[in-house]
Amino acid sequence: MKLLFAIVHHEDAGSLVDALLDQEHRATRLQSSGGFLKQSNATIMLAVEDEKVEAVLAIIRESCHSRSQVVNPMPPIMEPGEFFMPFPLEVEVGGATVFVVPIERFERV
Ligand code: 2BA
Repeated sequence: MKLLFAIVHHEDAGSLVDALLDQEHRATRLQSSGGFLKQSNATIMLAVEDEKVEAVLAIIRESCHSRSQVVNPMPPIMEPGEFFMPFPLEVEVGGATVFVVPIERFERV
């Protein structure tokens, strides 16, 4: 059995959870935020049988889309007379970042 953590855009999280539930996969949605952009995203956590991992990854691929986001860099600490021109930076935020880790033991009590 594997534990999947899928970090996804918050706009994709609802449809991803619905698609997982449609295929009878149990999932937990956690509110999270990216360390780099500091914007809210969602972490979907689900435990699945080994043979279902690829099917779950396919659902994640179908439900999650990559997007370009523009970041305004923080201005540095300036000395008097110095000048800072902030250039917005465009980053590609992936459809999903997925970690697949082994589960040693799983119980529902
Ligand atoms: P963020 O950390 O907010 O990163 C958003 C996007 O910014 C990233 O998209 C990447 O394109 C860019 N980015 C991140 N760190 C960067 C850096 N040091 N320099 C330049 N660009 C950078 P994704 O790679 O698709 O990641 C989307 C979200 O997935 C991340 O949001 C973070 O919440 C999570 N994530 C990605 N890689 C991770 C990892 N190795 N461990 C834990 N979480 C991760």
